Amino acid sequence: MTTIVTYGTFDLYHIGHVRLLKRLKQLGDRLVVGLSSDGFNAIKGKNVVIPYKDRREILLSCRYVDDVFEENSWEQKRHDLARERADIFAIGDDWAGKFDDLEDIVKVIYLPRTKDISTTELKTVLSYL
Ligand code: C2G
Repeated sequence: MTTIVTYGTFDLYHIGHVRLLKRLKQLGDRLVVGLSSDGFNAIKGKNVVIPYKDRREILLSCRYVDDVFEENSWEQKRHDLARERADIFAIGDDWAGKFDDLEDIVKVIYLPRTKDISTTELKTVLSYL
């Protein structure tokens, strides 16, 4: 059983998120997502549109996602990876290199982002409607 752990906000759920989750699941058997809490997003400098409980329900409805836990800090990853018995930490390549320090406990993989779609771009489009 190969377990993959990833993290993110997944606000305004879109095709870039779906494609990433699909590719993450193809890396193993069990995909667990550390979902950024509303409070942690404030720390990340993100103004989320969709509240955590709804973002969690949306992710759990995705066929590729097996479980979701709350991400409240930058520092919790090692603890999470041990608790989930993760084999792989994987995330989009906008984070390339940022989590290489985890290589001593898991395989770290950065996957190419989907071009021309982002929550920020969606917010801009929505603001003109
Ligand atoms: N993503 C993607 N393609 C896009 C947009 C996002 O592949 N067009 C990926 C990102 O690379 C990330 C995941 O979807 O792996 C979630 O993106 P965000 O919600 O923006 O996550 P982020 O704010 O980067 O949170 O501790 C790590 C952070 O919590 C990551």
